Amino acid sequence: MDFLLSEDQQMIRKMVRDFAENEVEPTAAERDAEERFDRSLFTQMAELGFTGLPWPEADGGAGSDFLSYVVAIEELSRVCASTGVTLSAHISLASWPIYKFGTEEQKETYLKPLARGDKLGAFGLTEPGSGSDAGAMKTTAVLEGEHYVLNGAKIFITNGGEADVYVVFAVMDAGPAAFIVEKDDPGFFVGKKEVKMGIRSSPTTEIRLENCRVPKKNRLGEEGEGFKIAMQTLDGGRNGIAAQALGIAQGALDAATAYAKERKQFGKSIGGQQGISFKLADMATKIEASRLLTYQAAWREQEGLDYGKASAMSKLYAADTAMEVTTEAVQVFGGYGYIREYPVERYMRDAKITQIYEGTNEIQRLVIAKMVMAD
Ligand code: COS
Repeated sequence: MDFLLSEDQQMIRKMVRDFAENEVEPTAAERDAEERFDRSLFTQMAELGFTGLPWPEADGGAGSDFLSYVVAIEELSRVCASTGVTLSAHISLASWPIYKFGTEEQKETYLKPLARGDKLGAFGLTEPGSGSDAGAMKTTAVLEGEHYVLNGAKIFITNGGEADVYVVFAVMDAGPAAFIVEKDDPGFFVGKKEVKMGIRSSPTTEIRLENCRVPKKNRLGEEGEGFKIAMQTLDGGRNGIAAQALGIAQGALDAATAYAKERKQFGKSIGGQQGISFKLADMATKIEASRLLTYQAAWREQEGLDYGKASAMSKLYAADTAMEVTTEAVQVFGGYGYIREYPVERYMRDAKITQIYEGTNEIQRLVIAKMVMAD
């Protein structure tokens, strides 16, 4: 058993960290305040090969692996959780199902440009009436000649409005099916942009499908296979969110530790006082446990082992840890933690969503419990 990253994986960590610290962090607070998505950051990530990190070079990817991918999401989220989720949704939710279930033609047309970062991807499953109960979706698809006609609305779409390619789910007589929808397909509309508590420089919108005509060849997998495609996509997506939560928590710990070393009260640094140092110890320990769970789930996927339970566990634990660690980081900063001059209040706002999206933590417990009972 080897707990060390390979040389290649360490090199990718360094590349992403350099990019994150030099290009992403300087504008993170400003983009958060302005709720502004910066497409040029995605373009820069494309130039560095991050947008297709786990895919084979033949599919336009960097030929790396899932562990490198989660390390990249961790490093981006350590300075800006919005940039982390932009890449996570692009890779895990939009590109992965095409990589896994796409025909050669679909890979050529969609996976390659997504991997190269010429196009940005998104995923549409949730609807106003179906969140945790994903199987209750109401969006419909009907085959008419050479097109499927889709009708319905999807909400809470990460990268919504900015993305070029959307993997969308709709119900047919045979059950749900998955479709690759392009932003210019007739009948595809971007709806309201949400104003959010956190991850504010990641756009979240509604999308509407009004007699949206999708070419027959853009059905992903078989009719009736959509629910399984969605669930399998989320199995991996959840580990991307675990990595995002891990990065947020690490960023908050780094900030709290630096502050604790320099801040003096009662004549000595607060980091030298047990009330604060024990907090830092607990934060560091839980972050390390999150990292082990997250890296293990990525390794299992890479090795072709089952990883659904491992991903649900990593997402559950890392998200709860991120919420706890960021809350404690604000506490370490005291009054300064509550104001926007310091980054920890942003980390705390960003952490909350990791307990909610890609399956609430209650859903993760349900998934884990089912598998524990089945063992
Ligand atoms: N991989 C492959 N197949 C899966 C699966 C998975 N991870 N999870 C479920 N399935 C299959 C089941 O095997 C079952 O197949 P059969 O009908 O052939 O037996 C089918 O899907 C239905 O499974 P189940 O009965 O468990 O479905 P439920 O409707 O009870 O829902 C939960 C299961 C709650 C786990 C699911 O709806 C879910 O994950 N909800 C959260 C959705 C979510 O994460 N939303 C966030 C959107 S992205 S921001």
